[in-house]
Amino acid sequence: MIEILEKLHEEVTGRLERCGSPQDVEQIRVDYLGRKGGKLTALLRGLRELPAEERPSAGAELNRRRGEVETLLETRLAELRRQQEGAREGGARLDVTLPGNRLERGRIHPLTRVTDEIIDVFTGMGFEIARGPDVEDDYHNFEALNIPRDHPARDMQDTFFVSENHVLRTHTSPVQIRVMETRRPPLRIIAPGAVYRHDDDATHSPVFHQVEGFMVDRNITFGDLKGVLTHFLEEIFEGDVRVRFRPSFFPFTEPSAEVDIGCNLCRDVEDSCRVCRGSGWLEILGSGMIDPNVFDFVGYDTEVYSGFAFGMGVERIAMLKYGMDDIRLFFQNDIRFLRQFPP
Ligand code: 2U9
Repeated sequence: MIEILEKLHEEVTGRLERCGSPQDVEQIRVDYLGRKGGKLTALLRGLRELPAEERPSAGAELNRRRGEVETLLETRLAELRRQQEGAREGGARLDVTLPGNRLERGRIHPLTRVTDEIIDVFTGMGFEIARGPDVEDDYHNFEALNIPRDHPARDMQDTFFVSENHVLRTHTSPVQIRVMETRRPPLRIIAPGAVYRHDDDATHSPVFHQVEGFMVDRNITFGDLKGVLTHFLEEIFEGDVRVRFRPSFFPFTEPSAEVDIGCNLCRDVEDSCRVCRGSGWLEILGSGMIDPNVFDFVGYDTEVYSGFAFGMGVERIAMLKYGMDDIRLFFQNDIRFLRQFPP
């Protein structure tokens, strides 16, 4: 019995030295002192089998050894707990007095900001916002806008085809056709959104953004067009603006006009101006009186109704507003570029 107890004591000391965590110590306790299957517990139970005269001394020895093992286990457990604590303090100690990590605040993208500004000016004049699908059928993107198949104007728009009969919209004009198909005048509508053209350089992006719009009612004239668009430009460029209407051509408007604003950069040094190339004017909008052929497609009586329409590229307006010369900056998400715009 003495020898067996000596051997068990050695086993426990060896295992305690090698173990590395409080969980290991618990396992050793179970193996030796556990109520079921603990080796010392089993020996204590076996006392009953001993002759009556040997039982007191064997029992006393067994209890002494059990006490020793319990002390060994407790000592080692405390030691391991101290080590763990120390490791935590030396490593990632939590200091609740340190200032927290500042959260980087995002900002409104300059294109969203300019789109919102444009929308604000038009809604201030009673216009409603309309939206439509990015993938359009040929009828709404071209046909109903007086751009028949094989019309040279289809080339102007370098189209991305999705299928034989579907395209990524090349302008937001089809949104306005869809509004006219479902509603009757009087209407004042703007259609903001992404448009797609096969074009890619410093001033053209394959995805860009437009705000187009129209106004249709009885007795709408070119004078209304001039009034609305002049007010818009004065608001968006904060009053400091000269406006010029110049004859042009679009398949969906007749007559048509492009709208220029005076170049602010080169009031004095026109010839060397990088922005307007010496002309003194910057093209900013396209516009015109809606072609009667378009009204025929949507079933409006051209004897009763007339209207004007306009279109603008948001990137172009933002570039002029912020003095930029490369459209690609809008889409690179370079945080240094985006941070230059106020929050
Ligand atoms: C309907 C009828 C007519 C929209 C118009 C323009 C002139 C125009 C360009 C400006 C720069 C497109 O982004 S850009 O490349 N747009 O010049 N857009 S009139 O005319 C319409 C629209 C819808 C039913």
